[in-house]
Amino acid sequence: MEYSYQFTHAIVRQPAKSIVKGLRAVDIGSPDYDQMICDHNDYVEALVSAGVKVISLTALDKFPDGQFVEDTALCLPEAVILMRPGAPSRLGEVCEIEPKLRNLFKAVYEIEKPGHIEGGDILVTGKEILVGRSARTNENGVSQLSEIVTPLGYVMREVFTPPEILHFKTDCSLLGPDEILSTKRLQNSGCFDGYQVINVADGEEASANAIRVNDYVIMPAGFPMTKAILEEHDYKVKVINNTECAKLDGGMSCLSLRLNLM
Ligand code: CIR
Repeated sequence: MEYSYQFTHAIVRQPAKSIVKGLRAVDIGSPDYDQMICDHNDYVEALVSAGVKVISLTALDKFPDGQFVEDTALCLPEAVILMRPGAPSRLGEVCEIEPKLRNLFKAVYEIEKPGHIEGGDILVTGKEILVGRSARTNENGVSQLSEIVTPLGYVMREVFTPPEILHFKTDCSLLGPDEILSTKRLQNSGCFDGYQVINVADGEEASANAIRVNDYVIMPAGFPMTKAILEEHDYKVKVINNTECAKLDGGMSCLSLRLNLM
């Protein structure tokens, strides 16, 4: 299933000035808005040069984490599933993006109360949809998702996000239909048995949240050993500064919804 990394469109949202109030597990300082805008612009440019049309939504001051659009939906080629974030301050982000998604997709499904899932816990590979239970994604949400995607012909598998990690994809990315970039700590949980796994370099765990978009892998800057490992495997790599989003536990995948609109 090449669609797992081949995309025609991406949706992003401009960072809001309220980003300084964004959620974070550990406070290592507030993000700098101007730097974040620069990084956002570079990220959009990288997506465009990877061949996707970028749909840019306006900043939402009411939702400090609103730029992390990935958590609001799962976009499959034939349908969109609206998520229900587990972070109470983020629940309202779904209504904000919903009209745009309803315009783009004929088939729209929703995760309903008491289910919670954030898109950051979902990895679509070439053969299955992996969903990591986490502090943000609960059992009811996972079973609702299974009831939605199984009749669409997908195989869904529940896995577990290690407790010290925000989202499943904080520590992994899809590189090819059956090739995964992962930290050793996540791989050691056994969730990628049967896949080719490339490990990020020791000490560069934060580089695991990358995105494969068409012919490119877009990854955060500052992780030269992992970049070299990917290049040794013949991946074309683009790097984007992520210092400001990292202060809010955000990375390359969270910043866009990648779509395959035929
Ligand atoms: C949050 O804690 O929800 C945001 N500060 C970061 C969300 C990152 N999203 C993602 O990894 N998919």
